[in-house]
Amino acid sequence: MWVIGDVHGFQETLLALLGSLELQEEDRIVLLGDLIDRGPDSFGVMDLAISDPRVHIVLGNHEAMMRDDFTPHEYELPENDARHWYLSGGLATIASYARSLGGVEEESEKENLIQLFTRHIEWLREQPTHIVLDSYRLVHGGYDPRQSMDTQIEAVMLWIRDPFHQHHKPIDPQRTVLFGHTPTMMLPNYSEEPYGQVWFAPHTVKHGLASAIGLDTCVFHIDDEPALLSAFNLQDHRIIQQERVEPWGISERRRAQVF
Ligand SMILES: [Mn+2]
Repeated sequence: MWVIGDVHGFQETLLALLGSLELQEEDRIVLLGDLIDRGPDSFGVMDLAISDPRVHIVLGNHEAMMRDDFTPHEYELPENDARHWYLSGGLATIASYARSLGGVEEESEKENLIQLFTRHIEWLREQPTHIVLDSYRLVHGGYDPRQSMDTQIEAVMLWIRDPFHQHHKPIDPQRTVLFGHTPTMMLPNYSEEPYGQVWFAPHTVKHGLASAIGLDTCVFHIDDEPALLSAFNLQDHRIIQQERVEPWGISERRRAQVF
C-alpha cells in the first residue's frame, strides 16, 4: 500500500508518480487529502479517486471547504462562506470542472456542471476523516495531543498544525502517523536545504519507525523551489518522489482559474 501527500489538482504529476510505482492489481493507494484546489486539474484528481477502485482517500481541509461551504447552484455568485474557499484555490477547482464539460455557455451545460458538483460532493460526504491500520494512522492534518485519541474531531484532524507538530512524544505508541497539510519545510527542525524532503519526527514508535511522517512536499510551490509529490510505501518504507510535470508560471496559474 502506498500513501501519497497533497496533490492539489496536479493530475499529470499524480499520474506520473503512479506510473513509477509499478502498481500491481492488488496494490492500494491512499491520497492523504487536499486532492483539489490551486493546481490546473482538480476535477481530474477527483475523477480518478472516484473511478479507480485501487485509490482511496482521507478528507483534507480543502475537500471539507468544498463539501461544507460551497453551494453548487450558486457557483457563479459565491456566498460569503464559499468565498474563502474560492480564494484558497477553489476557483481553480470550479474552472477545472467547467473545462471537463468543454465549457458552460448554455443553460443545459450549467445544469450539467451543477449536477457534477453535487455528485462529487455527495461522494466526499462518504469519505473517511482518517484511516487507522495496525501500524499506521493516515490523516490529513494530524491529532490534538491535548485530547484523547477517541475524542478527536474532524475539524482538528483536518486543520491542526503546531500542537501536533511540536508534540514531543508519540501520539500513538503503536502507530506512525502519516500526514500532509503542512509543507514539510515548515515542520520543526526541517533542515534548511533542500526543500521537498519527506519529514520524520524525532521519536519512534513500537515498530521502530518515526512517530509521525510528513508527506506534503509542496507540489504547488512557485518560483524556483523544488515542487514534489511524494509516495510512501507502508510495507517496505520506500519513498518515491515525482517532480511537478505541469508548467506553473504566472500565466498558467491565471489560466487555471478561467472558466
Ligand atoms: Mn494542502
